[in-house]
Amino acid sequence: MERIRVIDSHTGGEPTRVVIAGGPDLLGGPLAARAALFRDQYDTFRSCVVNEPRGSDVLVGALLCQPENPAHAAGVIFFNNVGVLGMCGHGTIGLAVTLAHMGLIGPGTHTVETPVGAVTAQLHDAHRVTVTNVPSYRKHANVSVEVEGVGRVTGDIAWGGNWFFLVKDTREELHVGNVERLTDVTWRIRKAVNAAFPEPVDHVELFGPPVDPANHSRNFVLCPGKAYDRSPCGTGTSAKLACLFADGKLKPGDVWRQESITGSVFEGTVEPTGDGGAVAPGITGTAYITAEATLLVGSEDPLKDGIRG
Ligand code: PYC
Repeated sequence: MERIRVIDSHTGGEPTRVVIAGGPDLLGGPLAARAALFRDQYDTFRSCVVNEPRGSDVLVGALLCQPENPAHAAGVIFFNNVGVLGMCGHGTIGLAVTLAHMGLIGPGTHTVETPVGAVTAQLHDAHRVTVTNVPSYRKHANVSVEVEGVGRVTGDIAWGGNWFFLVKDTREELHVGNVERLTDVTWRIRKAVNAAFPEPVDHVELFGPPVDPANHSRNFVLCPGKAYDRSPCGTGTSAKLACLFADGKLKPGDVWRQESITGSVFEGTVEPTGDGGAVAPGITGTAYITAEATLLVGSEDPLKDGIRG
């Protein structure tokens, strides 16, 4: 019987499952190389941890690793129902709260290595964290594509630790009762954008007016495995902040309040990196521990590797 120890949390409704013991030994070296090894040789472990029957499509896994630099707090590889993610903002907030729950970090700023670069997590208290993400930037502005069954859609392609297509002026209603339609529309948009552009866009974001007037905008974010983000999406909000900065609509010192489809909120700030139009986004949110568990994986279980799409 294989045993995998995990700690589950949610950040603004979006779950994270941190693997704290029982994961594969990926040796040392840069997190990008370890993530490639994980992707190529341990896909059944990924699927076992996050897919049904032990997980669900919405769950994001976080394999806790030793950092390459011993001065850093941790290394992490994020993964979901279909593969490995570059970065994950809600997951980094969940990871920091998990490390605090384990007594491994206290309030202060901690560096976490990810496959796409080091980020910092500033732990304010047991739940509240500010992530300073990897440099984020807009690659293409006002890209227009014809989307089957939807019509012409215009948006920006931007990097926030993952690649995003950020749709301008959606007519769709952004509420949880409309998730089926939003998923269908954004999936079609993703297909059309990927047929037209070389950047492998993996997430699609729609924006609309906030429900709570204290916020600036509401979003719907489609993730690569067709699940939607219950949080405002840390990397998606980073991509949004980069676009707002590029348009002169957000400057250092301003706070952007991004509301998710479920009503949870991330606060975003920008700091120019001095490298082209890139910014270092700051994403603040809260996470709560939901479970400490041991996953049991018996060799006789026909679904021990999870249900893979
Ligand atoms: O918060 O960056 C994020 C994220 C990516 C996928 C799901 N959440």
